[in-house]
Parts: sequence; C-alpha cells; structure tokens
Amino acid sequence: MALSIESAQNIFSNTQVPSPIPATIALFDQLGVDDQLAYLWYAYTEMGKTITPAAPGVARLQLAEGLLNQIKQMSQEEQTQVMRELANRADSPISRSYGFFSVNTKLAFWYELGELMKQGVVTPIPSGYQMSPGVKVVLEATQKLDAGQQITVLRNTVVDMGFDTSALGPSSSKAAAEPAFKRSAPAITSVKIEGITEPAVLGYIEAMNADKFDAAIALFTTDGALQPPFQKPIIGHEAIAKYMREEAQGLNMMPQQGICEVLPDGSKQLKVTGVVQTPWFGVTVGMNIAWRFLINPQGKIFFVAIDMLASPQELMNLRRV
Ligand code: 45D
Repeated sequence: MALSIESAQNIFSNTQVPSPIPATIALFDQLGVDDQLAYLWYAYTEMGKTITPAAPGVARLQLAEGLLNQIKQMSQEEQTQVMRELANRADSPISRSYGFFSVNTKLAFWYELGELMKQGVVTPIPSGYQMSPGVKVVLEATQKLDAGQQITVLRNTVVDMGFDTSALGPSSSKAAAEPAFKRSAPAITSVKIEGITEPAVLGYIEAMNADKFDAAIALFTTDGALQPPFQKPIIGHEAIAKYMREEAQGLNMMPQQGICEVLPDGSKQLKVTGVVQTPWFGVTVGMNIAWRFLINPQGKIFFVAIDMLASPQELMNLRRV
C-alpha cells in the first residue's frame, strides 16, 4: 500500500492533546491594534530578558537596517503608525518589506526596535494609551503557559505581522542569503533515545544538531514531508531544505524517549518526545516537543511531524491508546 501524507498526519493521533498556544493566539487576535502592541510589549519585557544578546547577529541586523534607519528618522506619531501597520498587516511600503523578511530576520528587526525603545530612540506605547480589560485576559492566559509555549506565542505573533507577501512570489530584489547562527556549544554527536534504534531517526537528530541539512534531507524519500508545529506539511527535498536553512539553524535537539511500531507492510511509525532549545534563548528555555515519524520499508523518512506538547506530562505519554 502506498503511503499518503494524509494518513501519515494521523499517526499517534490518539496521543495528541489540544494545545493552549493557538487558544492564546486566538484571544490575542480579538484585541484592537493598540492593545495588541501593548500586550506584546508587556509580554516581551518579561520574556525578552533571557534572549541571548548575540543571537540576532550583525549579518542579520544588516538585512533589517534599511527599515530600522527609516523608523529612527520618524516622529513619534509616525513610529507608532508604522507599528500599527505591521500589526494590522497593512499594505504599506514598510509593512511589505517586513513581509518579505525570513522568520529570524523579523525577530531580529523587533529585537533591535526593542533596544531602540530602551534607548529612547523609538517610542514604545502610543502616548495617551489606555489599556482595555482584554489585554489583562490575554496576559493571564499567557502566564499559565510554560516558558517554551510563551516564546512560541511571541514568535508566532511576530511572524504573522506585516503584509502577507506569500501571494506575491519571491521578493523582486535578490533574496538575501540567510545568515548563520553561531553555535555556543559543540554539537551532540552520539544520540541515544530510550526505546529507539531506528537509524533514520538517530541520523536525523544527529544531522540537525550539526546544521547538516543536506545530510538530514538525504534521509527523506523524494516525496517526503516535514510538518512544523501548527503548519501544513512541507513536501519534497528542495522545499524542506529551504525551510531548514531559514528556520532550523542552531537548534539543540534533545530527544529523550520513544516508541516504535512496525506496520504490516514493513513501514514503521515512531513517536519520540524530548526538549528543543532555540539559539535565541539558548539553555534558558526548553520547548517540550514530540516528533512523529513514518519510515518506509526501505528505512527512509516519508513523514515527520513536530508538535509542541500541551504540558510536560505529555513527554511521558507514549502509550498507543
Ligand atoms: O515593542 O525537527 C514585540 C523545526 C512588539 C525543524 C517586540 C523543529 C512590541 C524540524 C514584537 C513584542 C524547526 C520544525 C517589541 C524541529 C515591541 C525539527 C519585540 C522545531 C520590541 C524540532 C519582540 C523547532 C521580540 C522549534 C524581539 C520548536 C520577540 C523551534 C522575540 C522554536 C521573540 C523556536 C523570539 C522558537 C522568539 C523561538 C526571539 C519558539 C523565539 C522563539
């Protein structure tokens, strides 16, 4: 029987629990634009403290420099207006340029803007702003999340800002090469996962922990797919490679345990749980995640989904039913 991505998406579906992350983002989406910016500012002043200062990197900040310089020259009212346009996903020149940034360049742009706010060069919250009760509701919902979930909410809101350029095709100016993240610690070279001996899975983690994306992709079937948290599957070597270069650099993957089941046709489904660290926060924030792999009878990865766990208890949830 041929494997299908649709059926692969449903492996171990009985162990999936609704995530509080989209629920929190849904509350955020209901806020007015000034309330959204205020919520993000309060949330960021709490969580942003542990961002690794070197993470944005000089090369990446250069990609955002043009926009940041324009904003620095503006009056306070104009600065506030730009931030509203970004949050509203408006079709304005700055919001369009931002929309073409990669995920990490968007984060670096806001990181630097935050620094400029601390220096008093850029205005944080509109003058005369009055907080509505809804902001408190979203902040309280956010406080109930673990640290890894909180930074995911922050990341996803930043990614969603700016004009949606996906329908416009690639940027007219030559797409900038994605700068590298510096690894602070040497890559973990021999991976051990309790309950797992599958070479494709161990090889995948080892390659990803060294940013060897070509080696990781060689483990996939040509029609293989990778499904990031809260996203649709990314299909085929080229698309997965592009995604990994933009979003999977510098990650520390620490899988802990897993289960493997052999299916009648010789393919295998595996679920592995563990912790992932992003180069933005280093060792200070761990994200509890699960990988769900479908390996074909020839030992190649046909599908892998990465899911954020709803709670740390889910790390141990490897039962089948
Ligand atoms: O003034 O196996 C605001 C894959 C506005 C690959 C701001 C993966 C107001 C395959 C915006 C708030 C990648 C899928 C200022 C595995 C304001 C694979 C500034 C998983 C100043 C395992 C805000 C990887 C700022 C995972 C600067 C799960 C916010 C990766 C910065 C997860 C926020 C990574 C940052 C995450 C958030 C990174 C830097 C969640 C970073 C989050």
